[in-house]
Amino acid sequence: MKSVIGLIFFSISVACQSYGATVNESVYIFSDSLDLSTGDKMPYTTFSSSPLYTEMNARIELQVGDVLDLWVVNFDSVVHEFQIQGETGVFSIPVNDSINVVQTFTTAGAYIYLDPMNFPQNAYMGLAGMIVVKDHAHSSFYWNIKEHSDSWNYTIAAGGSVNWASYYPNYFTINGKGSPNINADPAARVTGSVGDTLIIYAVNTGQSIHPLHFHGYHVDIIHSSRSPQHVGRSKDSQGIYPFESVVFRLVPDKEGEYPVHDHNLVATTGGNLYPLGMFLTMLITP
Ligand SMILES: [Cu+2]
Repeated sequence: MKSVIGLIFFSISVACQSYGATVNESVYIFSDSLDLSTGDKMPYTTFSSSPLYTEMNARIELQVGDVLDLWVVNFDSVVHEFQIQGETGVFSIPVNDSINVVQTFTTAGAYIYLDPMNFPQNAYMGLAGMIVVKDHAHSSFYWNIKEHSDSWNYTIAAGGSVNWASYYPNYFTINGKGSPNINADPAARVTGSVGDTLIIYAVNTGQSIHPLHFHGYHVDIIHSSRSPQHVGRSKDSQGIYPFESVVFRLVPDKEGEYPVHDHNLVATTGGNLYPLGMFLTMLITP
């Protein structure tokens, strides 16, 4: 009898660990515009987090083992597609229609969801966001890093074509923002205290390699979708390739305010002005 009860409890506990919560989310495709760090605008398309356009793609947060039950609604005037990179096939979404994706995530890390149609064009125009799958309760920060050539956004939005061999981006953003607005985004700006464990989820949804340079501290690479052999390395700079996701762990050993920036110095500019590009700070208190 004792062993039967033990077996029942064992079965229940295994069941609880095997099946995470179901997380219901919806994202909405809209075309509108992105406000640039220079005060200019350009056409932009996102997976908005509400049935009103948002400049930032919705960020979806899960715990390991959770089941994502996601509706993707197309409120744009053209057909779009949807895919979670490396996880799902490609879904087509007619105008004013929606699709449902149910996906279980068993591995912690950062994932990219995107519109793979006419790749990289639709993703370049903004349709690429991040899904974060956590296995911890530490303070976390989220960087969707991306570069843009504003004149191309106008060309593509008008139905014109571009030549990727002559791509020369002039705006560089994290979560759709350039400096100093990145520091005003609490999801992006790294804050904490000496000795904390801080986790930074970074995805590159642009078409250029972005070498990030951390001043003042080294970070540990704890996940890379492209180069798993980098996991375990402690670095002060790390290149992130297009459509790669990387997760960093920072345990600050001293107080201070230190920069993080794209080491490719043109990427610290916006519209040729410094420092309106990919530049933020980490603020660490005692
Ligand atoms: Cu530097």
